[in-house]
Amino acid sequence: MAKGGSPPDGELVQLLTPEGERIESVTGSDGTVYRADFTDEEYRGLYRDLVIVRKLDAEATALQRQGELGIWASLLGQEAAQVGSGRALRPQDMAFPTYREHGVLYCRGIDPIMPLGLFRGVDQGGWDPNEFKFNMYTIVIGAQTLHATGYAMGVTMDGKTGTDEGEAVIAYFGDGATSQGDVNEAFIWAGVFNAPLVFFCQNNQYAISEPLERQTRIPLYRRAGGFGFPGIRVDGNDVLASYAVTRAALDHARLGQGPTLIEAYTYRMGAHTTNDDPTRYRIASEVEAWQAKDPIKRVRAFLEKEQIADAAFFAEVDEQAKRESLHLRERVLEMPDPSPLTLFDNVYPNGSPLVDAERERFGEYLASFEGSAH
Ligand SMILES: Cc1ncc(C[n+]2csc(CCOP(=O)(O)OP(=O)(O)O)c2C)c(N)n1
Ligand SMILES: [Mg+2]
Repeated sequence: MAKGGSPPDGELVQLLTPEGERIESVTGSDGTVYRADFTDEEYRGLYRDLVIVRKLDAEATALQRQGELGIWASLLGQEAAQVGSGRALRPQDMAFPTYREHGVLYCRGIDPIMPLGLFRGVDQGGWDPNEFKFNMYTIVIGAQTLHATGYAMGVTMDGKTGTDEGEAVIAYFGDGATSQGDVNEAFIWAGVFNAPLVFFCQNNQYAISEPLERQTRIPLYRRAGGFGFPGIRVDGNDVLASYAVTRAALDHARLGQGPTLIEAYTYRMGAHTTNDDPTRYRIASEVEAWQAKDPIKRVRAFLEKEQIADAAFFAEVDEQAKRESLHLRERVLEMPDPSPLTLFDNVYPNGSPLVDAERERFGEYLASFEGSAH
């Protein structure tokens, strides 16, 4: 194990190198000490999570290619940022995702079939945000950062911060989202009202085809300084550092000490979505360079080197991942198409005369077809 140290300004907090060497601790510029001391069982658990979320993601991509999903936004390459931050959440913490947080969703204990209904176009996602403390996927870039800020301000008003048992909120967004007005407004409100909020930016280097250099002239984590709260950059391909940094920022928030911006420095290994062809705007050597930083390979190297896991364990994890992805596929194929009239459900909690009239008119239209069941 390497000795600890302090990262010079601009460097990443890293606790596990791409070669699988664990770093004892890293001290941030404000004196916060980041370390990840897991039991062998917990290290194996993190590896299991990473492998399973990657496999489920690959299955979803394949399902889209076979016409079973309308679109899919892959998390390939971002597993460590998502599993690390997702496992750092305590049960009482609330998360606000984008459309790519399948790994965080998995860590929150939501059945991975749930988002597939959304991407198949047969429902709105299906999980109860309050039950799982994980809001619905948000496609409008950056909008969820404002929702999270309002929610976090409410947590403070309810008196649920200030102790170890307090609540914290996390908002996920991408590098491109930092150019949105919504995100900058969220930074201002969260900063001014000292909201118990962690802004978790997965800098995967691209906003569809736009590279990071078109979003910012300074490292993203430094933006926080201008809004009056701390910012930190973590190696987003390192599950241990992603965990440690998120855990510290969440605890800072739950104690009532305000927001933090985390920039998880990572790379989108696949396409933006299945509608995109990244070979049109980035070169193969760039992708290859990031392959060497793969988030799963380094955990495996660490587990092998430290003899925390053996060949039988790795085979069993692969087997479980295969089983879960097959189960996912079977259930997607069985998802029923909804009745067209359900389109009008859940628009308002207590109904609306206008929507009711539209439903009736559409029902009559459907019934006008010969042999219609409607
Ligand atoms: C308000 C808004 N503008 C534009 C879009 C179209 N759009 C979808 S994804 C995306 C890029 C987002 O990039 P980033 O924030 O880096 O997240 P990533 O997809 O890389 O995870 C854009 C512009 C949108 N969904 N919402
Ligand atoms: Mg991006």
